[in-house]
Amino acid sequence: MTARILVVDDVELNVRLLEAKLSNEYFEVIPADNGPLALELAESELPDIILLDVMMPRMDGLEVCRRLKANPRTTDIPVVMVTALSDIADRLRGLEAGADDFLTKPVNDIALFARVRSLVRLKRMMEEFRLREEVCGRFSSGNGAEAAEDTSPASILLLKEPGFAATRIVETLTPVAKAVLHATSCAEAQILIDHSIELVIASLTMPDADPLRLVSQWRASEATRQVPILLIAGEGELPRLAKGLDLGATDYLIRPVDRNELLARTRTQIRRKRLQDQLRENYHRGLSLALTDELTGLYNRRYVLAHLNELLARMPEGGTGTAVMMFDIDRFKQVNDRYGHPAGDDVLRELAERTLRQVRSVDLVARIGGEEFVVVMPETNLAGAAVVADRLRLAVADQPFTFHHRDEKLPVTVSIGVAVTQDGGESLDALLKRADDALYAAKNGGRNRVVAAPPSLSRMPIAIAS
Ligand code: GH3
Ligand code: MG
Ligand code: MG
Repeated sequence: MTARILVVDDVELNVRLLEAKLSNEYFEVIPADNGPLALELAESELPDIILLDVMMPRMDGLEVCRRLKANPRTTDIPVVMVTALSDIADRLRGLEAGADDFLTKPVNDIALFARVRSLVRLKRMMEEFRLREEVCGRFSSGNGAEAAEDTSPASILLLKEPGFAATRIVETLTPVAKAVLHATSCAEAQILIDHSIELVIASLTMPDADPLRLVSQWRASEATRQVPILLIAGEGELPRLAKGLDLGATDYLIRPVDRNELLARTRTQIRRKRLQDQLRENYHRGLSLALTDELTGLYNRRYVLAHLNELLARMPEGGTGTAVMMFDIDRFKQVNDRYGHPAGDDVLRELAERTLRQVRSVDLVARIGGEEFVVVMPETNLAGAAVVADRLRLAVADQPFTFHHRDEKLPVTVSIGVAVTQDGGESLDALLKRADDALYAAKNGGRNRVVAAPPSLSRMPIAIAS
């Protein structure tokens, strides 16, 4: 994940320190040493995130934050306030000014990257969400189909030993929670978790078992894979915390838990979860017949072309590109010939479902022709897209397909071509042509394989898996 981060601090050394850490992880830093400059750059550069020092002469961070949030152009950019360790009052004022999160000075790496990644993901979700609503709105001529952001109270699962601290957390969450289920052991948490839970807040250590085991199990299981997990750790547990974040926990808090921080992080995680769910639901909501494919419920060719056009037009220079995966069922005509058209339709529907399970919710899946599909993957490089493509190829080839009206099982394979946008721009047609050529090469190479399209300068496709 790459992102552009505006770092604002009046002390040059602080800016340089953050810049060094962030660019090491391939984030791009835009520096600013005062509030007015930060406002100007936020508007002209539209960064993905703003790290904002509170204490600055002339215009302080709080005022900068208020102005950013009041400006419609910059209101969606997440703001992380950087405050001194002891300044709890600052945090409260930061929240009131509209900040999305905090970092305390001196900024440690785990905190920095956890927060930056979490907020960049939130922003990406929001962009994708808005974009899809816009493209839909254009087609459905404003029938009020666009959904407002859901800010209703959430169901939260708290995993923590019973005691004063747990009670205080439950109390603190009252304004944002419809219910807080309190599990006092890992075993209990395992029983209480289900798809209605929108956030898990979990202590990093529990007496009965290792909560990190749960984190990894929950990430592996279909029903809980999307649930955000906020870990609560002690100051001395940083290595285990880093492991938790690696395993897929979304963010963390350090004990003693600061109420405002808890609330801010809870809100961020729930917002992101809901946007993500809404994106996913759009697939099933039968947006409008003009945009979806009736047989599979996926987007149709018309929609995906409009969406891609919009994505390409908005793509910043030098970012990670957008990947396009194009795939086609191998020898599908034989399936129809042997088993009949309805059986073929079953295969198409099941293929659509398997594909949706292999991709992220920001990815867009469309059926663009009879047995031809496209997946659009924002912020994905060629290597990443090839990994997803091969995972999909295996998810199809490894498990025979079932027909709903018979007992028979049928092996199916797909051939896949992937291409990624290149710097300097390229037309939509050219991009799709490269993906299509790669798909053609996969067919010619023997089918059931993935071929990555080379950049348009050299013409030789490279086979990477079969
Ligand atoms: P290849 O490996 O080269 O892709 O071979 P193929 O047989 O899959 O390709 P071909 O283009 O020759 O045939 C595509 C077949 O897909 C023809 C048609 O019967 C079938 N098909 C297209 N749309 C549908 C559909 O909506 N339902 C069903 N059941 N079949 C479809
Ligand atoms: Mg300062
Ligand atoms: Mg085919």
